[in-house]
Amino acid sequence: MEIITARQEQFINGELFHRYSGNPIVTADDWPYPVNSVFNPGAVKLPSGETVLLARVESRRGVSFLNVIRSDDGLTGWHIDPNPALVPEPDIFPEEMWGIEDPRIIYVPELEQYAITYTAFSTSGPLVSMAMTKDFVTFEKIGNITLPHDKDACIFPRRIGGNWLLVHRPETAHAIDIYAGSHIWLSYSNNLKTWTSTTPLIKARMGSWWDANKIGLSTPPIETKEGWLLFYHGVRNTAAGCIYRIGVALLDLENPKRIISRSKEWIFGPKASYELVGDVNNVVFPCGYTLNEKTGELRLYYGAADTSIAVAIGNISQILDWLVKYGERPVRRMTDNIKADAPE
Ligand code: BMA
Repeated sequence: MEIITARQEQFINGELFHRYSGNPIVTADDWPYPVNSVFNPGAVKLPSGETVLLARVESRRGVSFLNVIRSDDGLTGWHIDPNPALVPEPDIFPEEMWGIEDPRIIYVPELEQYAITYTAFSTSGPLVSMAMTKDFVTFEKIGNITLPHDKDACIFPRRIGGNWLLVHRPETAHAIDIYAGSHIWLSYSNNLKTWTSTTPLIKARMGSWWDANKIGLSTPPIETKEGWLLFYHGVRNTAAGCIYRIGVALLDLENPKRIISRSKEWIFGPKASYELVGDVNNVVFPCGYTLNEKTGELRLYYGAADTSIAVAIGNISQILDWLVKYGERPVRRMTDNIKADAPE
């Protein structure tokens, strides 16, 4: 049974991500008015070089909205836009009754706009909604694109085989359903509104695995020469509550249904005090990244313990090398016998 080889070598070569020394970079204390918490931001680097985060802000009523914050270097000197970018509007969008959360942002060259997919907390549970922006000043809400319970979604930045693709996390609870649980799925669309041909993509592992029972997309898919790099969170249930950690998978560029490799181990998990203790202990939850194409520096912007925003910094080539070398490959399909989920 192979259990620790990859981790040992990873330690020799150093961790794949390190924490920025100025973490957390933004907290509720930085806000110009009283809020409960600021976390789980989407992220994007504008052509001007400015880093824009779309932060989830939880009000002191418990309802979340989204606010832009900006920095020239993506690490320091954060400016908080005085007005929220997107707020729940239940009169127009009834599915937003209990708030809007956890945005993922992706630039779509064909549309010359950024697509923002976020969780709308409806009275029947979470679902996926979409909004568009060209400049992070004005926003156009499209409305919900999936039904409850569904979240952790992002579209791919370009069509593949003529279709748009959505990666998302519908939850199925039916006992006879072999996919019952919280797994990552793919759906297809030709108009960005109606999503069909929904198919399972990455299955939560089982038993004692770090990503047993519940997984979901973290940051938007990242296109590399080797394939689409997909960071995802895995949730481990313990007697003391859940632990949210991050793993990674590589999908075929022209057929993302084919998983080239999937990490057996988590590559980033709660360790610093601001990740271990907060409104929800033991949570790292990235929703956005920025990539320096020249140096390969990859920054994951994440919510820490559902309380503040922090940054983890890695290198994309190192992550790809590690994943291809130590990941599970070929990856079992979701239809494979569940016994295969035992560690080898
Ligand atoms: C998930 C989402 C996230 C949250 C995480 C930990 O289900 O709701 O917004 O950060 O739980 O509480």
